[in-house]
Amino acid sequence: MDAVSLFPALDQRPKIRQPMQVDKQTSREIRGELMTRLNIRRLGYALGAEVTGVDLRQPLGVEIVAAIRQAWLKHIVLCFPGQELTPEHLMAFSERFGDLDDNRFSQALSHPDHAPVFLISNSPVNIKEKRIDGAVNDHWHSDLSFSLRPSTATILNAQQLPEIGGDTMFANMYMAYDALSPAFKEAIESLEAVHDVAVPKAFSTLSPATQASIRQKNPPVAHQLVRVHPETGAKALNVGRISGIVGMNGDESKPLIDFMNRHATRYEFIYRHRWSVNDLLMWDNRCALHYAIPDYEPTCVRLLQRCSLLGERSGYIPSSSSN
Ligand SMILES: O=C(O)CCC(=O)C(=O)O
Ligand SMILES: [Fe+2]
Repeated sequence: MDAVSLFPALDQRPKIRQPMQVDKQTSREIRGELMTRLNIRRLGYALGAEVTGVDLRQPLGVEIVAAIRQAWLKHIVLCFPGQELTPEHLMAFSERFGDLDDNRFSQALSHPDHAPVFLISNSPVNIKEKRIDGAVNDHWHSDLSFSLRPSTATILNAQQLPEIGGDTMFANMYMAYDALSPAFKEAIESLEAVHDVAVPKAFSTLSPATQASIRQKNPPVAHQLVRVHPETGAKALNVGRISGIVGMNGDESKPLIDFMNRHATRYEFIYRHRWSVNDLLMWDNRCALHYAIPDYEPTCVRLLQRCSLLGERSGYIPSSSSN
């Protein structure tokens, strides 16, 4: 059964944008091609689907790209298993879906030859003589939420994994919003939350100089707490790395933020992905949070390559007195 019919509130979502119009002949060909090439299987009740039958190293036609986009908007997290990709393949696939982030503000983790490719590793690795530090993202967040162009998609491809552990969890922010009471929805409708790169505990473990440099490049940014997804038109909670609510003092905002982050990540809104080498995951940051669980032998290497796509400009840098 389909998630949409099981979850009435989601039924009321406006229909997602349809793939581009094509003539009848081409349309028959596309249907035939898609039936044999794109197989989609749901992985979780809340979100997540596996897509097989497509080789992401090959150039993809506009119809396949449109079909992937439609599946991505519907299922929020897509897993394409068995994709052994070079950084060039990863970039070529990713840029079919939007503008690549060139990681200008965080080059330390970029591939030495390909700035838009980030290397996510639990411990330092050397790639072509560049040392890439380890980074563990064990906090609920949506990528680049602390920027003026928060990420639309993140595309992550597993290269080396611990034998056991190291899953990534995803939470559906449409469901989190829909499950709130009408009175609470009304109360938060026009609030703005301050997204802050310094919120995760790991930030405080960085050296003061590194903290200052990251802070200077990434000042806190205010965004709507309830965001309307620009492609589906549905409302989603925009929480995660939040340090305040514009116009509220800390005594007021902290309990609210704690409640919303707890609520947004209830078990029933979550899909937990158990990785296999060469999985490629593509998720929608506009309606999902994610969390990388560091439950594996510290001596094992967990290495993934990643591209992320820049979203439309949104939000603003609040003056420090406004929260
Ligand atoms: O390591 C992971 O599974 C996810 C890392 C992460 O937060 C990201 O790539 O945005
Ligand atoms: Fe992330």
